[in-house]
Amino acid sequence: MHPLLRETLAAGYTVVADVRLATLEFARSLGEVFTARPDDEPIVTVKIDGDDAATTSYASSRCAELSLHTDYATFTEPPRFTITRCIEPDPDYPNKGRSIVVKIDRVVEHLRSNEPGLDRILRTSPVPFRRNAEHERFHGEVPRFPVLDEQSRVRFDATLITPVLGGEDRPDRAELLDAVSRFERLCHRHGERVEVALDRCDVLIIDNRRVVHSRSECTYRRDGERLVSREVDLAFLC
Ligand SMILES: O=C(O)CCC(=O)C(=O)O
Ligand SMILES: [Fe+2]
Repeated sequence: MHPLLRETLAAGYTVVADVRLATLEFARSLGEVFTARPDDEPIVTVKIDGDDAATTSYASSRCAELSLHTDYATFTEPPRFTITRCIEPDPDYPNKGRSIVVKIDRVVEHLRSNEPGLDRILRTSPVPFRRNAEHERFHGEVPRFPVLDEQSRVRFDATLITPVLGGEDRPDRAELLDAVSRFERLCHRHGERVEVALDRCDVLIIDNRRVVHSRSECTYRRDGERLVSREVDLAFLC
């Protein structure tokens, strides 16, 4: 395994400054690049496109802080690592558009020691995951997984789980909705949180199975016709 990935597994995340390789070349230099489907583009470019939910459907392309999540949570085998390479920092760098990393080890410990009931639900109750507009491309059905697996690896995204779960007619619906929101609160309260302001060409590598992540609020400004805003490339490793 590449030393940077070993470091990422140990610490939850790694930052590498000033990576001059293109994102895909850099990702390939570390390990096996993940794609959602065999012929899909391996690099996802996320740019702040404005702040209108109707015209900018992908939440990551709008300004608001994202909610804590793991990537490709709807997949049976989500990528092990997420690589974020900064193409253009937020106009208000380093204050805005910061990457947020929350390592969940202490959350797992807290659950085990103090909240065995919630721990059991998170490990044994599969919850539905839906990937909004994209979902149809990847999955015929809404996949269901528990939030934590036997190795305490996490998959999480309340924005995918809650809308589907909330509409289901099942006796344990309230209990599961409560478990999802309590888990998110515990991540905020007990998770080891780090905020990283990525400058141009800086790279953040995270362990997508032991870390939940988000991105703080962004800004944008108009320069004539041009929208000046944060832009990152995302690559994923198996
Ligand atoms: O904009 C970023 O830095 C990350 C976005 C993200 O987490 C995502 O799109 O899944
Ligand atoms: Fe993400």
